Amino acid sequence: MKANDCTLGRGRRGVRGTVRLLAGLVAGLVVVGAIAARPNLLLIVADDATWRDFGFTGNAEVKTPNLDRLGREGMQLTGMFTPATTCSPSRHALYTGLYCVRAGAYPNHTRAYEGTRSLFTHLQDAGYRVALQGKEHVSPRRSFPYEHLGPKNADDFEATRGFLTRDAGQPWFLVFASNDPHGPWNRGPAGLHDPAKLTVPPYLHDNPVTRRMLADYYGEINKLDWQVGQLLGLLEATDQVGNTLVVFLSEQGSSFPYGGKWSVYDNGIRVATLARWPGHIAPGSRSAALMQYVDVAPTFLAAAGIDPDAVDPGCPDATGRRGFDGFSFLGVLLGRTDRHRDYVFAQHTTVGINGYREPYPMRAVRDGRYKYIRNLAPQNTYWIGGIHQGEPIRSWQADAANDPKLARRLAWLFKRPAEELYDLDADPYEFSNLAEDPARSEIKDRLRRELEAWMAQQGDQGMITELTARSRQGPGRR
Ligand SMILES: [Ca+2]
Repeated sequence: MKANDCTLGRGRRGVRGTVRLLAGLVAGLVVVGAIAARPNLLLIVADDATWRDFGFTGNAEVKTPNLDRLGREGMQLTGMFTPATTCSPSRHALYTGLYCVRAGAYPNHTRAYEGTRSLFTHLQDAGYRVALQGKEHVSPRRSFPYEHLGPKNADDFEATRGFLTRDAGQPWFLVFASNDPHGPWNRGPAGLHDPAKLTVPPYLHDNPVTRRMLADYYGEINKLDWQVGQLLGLLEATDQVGNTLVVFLSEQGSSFPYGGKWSVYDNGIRVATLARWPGHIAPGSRSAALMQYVDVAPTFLAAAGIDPDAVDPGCPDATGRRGFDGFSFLGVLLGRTDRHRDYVFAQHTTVGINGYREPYPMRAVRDGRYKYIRNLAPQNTYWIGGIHQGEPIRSWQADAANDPKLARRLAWLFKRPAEELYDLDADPYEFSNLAEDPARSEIKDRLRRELEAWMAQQGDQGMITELTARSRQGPGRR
C-alpha cells in the first residue's frame, strides 16, 4: 500500500485525531454561524490560456474587454501558479486544495483517491448549492458532488440563470469551466485578428503558420472573454454583483511549443488571475504575492466564513498530516498583506499523455525570482503528440534547416539536462539555463532542498511515481 493512500491515513488518525477533527468541525460551524451574509462564489476557469495573452496582463493585441473590466473592478494577482501542466491534475488541485501526487491525481485524465473531498463537498456541507458548468475532467464523482449545468462544452446561460436565481435565501458556488481557448482554435470569431499584423512573442518562432495559429488562438480567447461578459451580465441582471466573490483563472498555458502546456516554465504554470468582491477587494488593486491553485479552496472557504483549518480534505499527506496543502490568501485579497508563500511547486507527468513515447517527468520549485527544475529522465527523449508532431512544429523544423539558432532552440523541446535554473527577473522567458553557474550554486542548492522536502511530504517517489501514473488514470485510460 502506498504511504499516501487515504485508507492508511484514516487508520493512522486515531482517537486524538478524531477528537481534534470533531472540535474543528464544531469551531467551523460556530464561524459559519457568526457570518451574517455569506457571499456567493463564482469561479471562472479558462482552458489552456497562457497568462500573458490578455489585455489586463499586457497583451494589447488580444481583445478581452470584459476581463479587463473585471480587473479594473477588482484585484489582479500576478503570483498565482498551477502545480500541474495539464487540465485534469490542475483542476483536481484547484478543487481539492491538495497537490497532485498526494491526492493521487497527477497524470492527465486522472482521478483522486477514494475518500478525497473537494470544495464542492465542503461548501455543500455548509449549506451552499454547488454547481459546475462546462468542462469537468475530475473524478471520482463522489468527491466532486456538483450539479452539472447545461450541455457539456456548450454555452447555455439560461441554465446558469436558473441556478443563480433558484433560491435567493441560499448562497451558491458555481464553477464556470470554459473549454476556451483549448485547441484546435476553431471556435472564436473569424477575422478578429489579422495574422500579418500580430506581434509574435519572443518564445515562438515567427512564420506564417505561427501567425495564422496565433490569430485563431487569440480569437478563441475573445470568445472566452464573451462568456465572461455573459456571466458578469447575469450577476448584474439578477442584482448579485455586490454579494458575489468572482475569481478568474487562466488555468495553464497554451499548446504552442513553449506556449507552456506540458512544461513547467512560467508560460505553462503561471496563471492570469483576477478577483472581484465589491466592498471587500479594492478596485484596480494588484498583488504579486506567490500563491497556488491549492490555496484557492481554503480561500473560498474563508470568504464563506468557514475556518479552513477545521476542514478535512479527506486524504492525508505522506507524513499522515491531514489538512489542506494550501492555505487561505483572503488577507491578500482584503489588502491586509502582500505576502503569502515563499515557494510554489509544480510537477509534470508524461506517462499517459496522448502520443507519449518515453517517461519524461519534471519537477519544479520557484520563489519570487528563481526557478529550479529537475528533469528526472534526461536520458530519454521528450515526445508527446501535442507538441512534437503536426503544426506548428513541422513548419518550424523546416525553417530550422537553414537556421542553426532555431535548430538549437527546437532541440530543447526534445532533450533537456537533469537540472535547470532560471533567473526570472533577468530572463522571463527562461532562455538561459544557469544550473552550471558556480555563482548560483547556493541558490540552486536551496531550491533543490525545498523541492526534495515537498516531494517527500507528497509521497512523490520520482520515477516510481511516474511509472505508476497509469494506475491513477480513469477507467477508460488504463
Ligand atoms: Ca487545460
